[in-house]
Amino acid sequence: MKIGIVCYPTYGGSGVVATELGKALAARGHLIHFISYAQPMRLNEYLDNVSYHEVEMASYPLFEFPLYTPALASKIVEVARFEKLDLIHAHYAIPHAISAYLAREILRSNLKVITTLHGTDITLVGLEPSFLPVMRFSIEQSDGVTAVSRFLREKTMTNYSITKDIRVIPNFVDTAKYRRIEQPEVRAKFAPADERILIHVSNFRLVKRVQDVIRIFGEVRKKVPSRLLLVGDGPERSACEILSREMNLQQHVRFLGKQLELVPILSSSDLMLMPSQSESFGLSALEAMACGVPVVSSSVGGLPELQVHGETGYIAEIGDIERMAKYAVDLLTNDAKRFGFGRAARARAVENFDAKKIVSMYEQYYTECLAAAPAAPAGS
Ligand code: GMT
Repeated sequence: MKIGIVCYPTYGGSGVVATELGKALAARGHLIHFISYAQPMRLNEYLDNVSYHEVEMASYPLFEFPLYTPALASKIVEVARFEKLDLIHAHYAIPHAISAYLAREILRSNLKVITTLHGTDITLVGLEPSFLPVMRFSIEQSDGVTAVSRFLREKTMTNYSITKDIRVIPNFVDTAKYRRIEQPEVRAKFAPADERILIHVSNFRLVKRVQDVIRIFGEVRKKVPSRLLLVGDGPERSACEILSREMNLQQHVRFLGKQLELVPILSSSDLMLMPSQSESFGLSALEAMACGVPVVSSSVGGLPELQVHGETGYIAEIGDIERMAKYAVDLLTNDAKRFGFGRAARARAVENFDAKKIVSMYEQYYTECLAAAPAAPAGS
């Protein structure tokens, strides 16, 4: 198949899923064309069957805001026409799904549009009155719609009154690459051998509640000699640095910034913290689980579909810092339990969320969408 993948290029789950999916499909012989405003972060090597097309943005004094939606639609038209694409797979609905819809209308060809809903496109931003009608329309007009969890599918159907069938295709991880590789020399860079290592990976947006991570760590450190690794960057970074200084934790908290090679860092870690306010799936937790790292998380969104309370980690209510710290201490002070949870986390990642299985689900869905009749025209 000739597939156009539209995504955000940034350090964030939807861009990671889109890029890893494209790479896996290319390895299976499909021709993949990434379309974005910058080279996706995980597309950092030459690969057979993969091309990248950058959306050019014209500026003009009259435009107070960048007009990305039509610029993206024009780029999709160009790429679809000249590369003879079979389908466009839009990751994160805003504004990718509506640009893809526009392109399909302009082309009037058999191009199919598949939209994958990832999270805040549905649960937060898309609900803004300035986006909602366009969101609903672009979802209804897509030839196929997938959601990364059952939670997100339900939310979409209720919040946007969507009647269209939405297929749940969960996020995935390459468990051959993401596995625990013990490297004592790497671990030694982060903590002395007698200290435990906690990790948090995110784009440091408010919904991730990174300040809770620091507060949980503050409680844990009262009982367990330990370090906290914070991977990623984003709007909450400065506030978190200030908080760790206020709590006098700065010597025990390492801000590692954006990291491409996560396996050595995850393999050095004993526990992941994910106390999010909102999380449709929790891809970083899955990557940690694949590396045998148990997770202490909040109970929101798709997290209970990902991890099993008391088996792969623990789940607590949003903001319940005390309970999350208690769970963390429980695991960090009991090696046998922690290793057992780590093994269960790895097993769950391999059995339910391995790339081979989930990429095949996307391939199958593409085949179904290509065989189906075109979406009914708007207003019919
Ligand atoms: O929806 C977002 O916040 C953006 C998106 C991203 O690009 O980081 O994250 C979402 O998509 C990921 C990949 O499907 C999921 O693993 C995250 O749970 C989800 N984030 C939220 O729901 C907050």
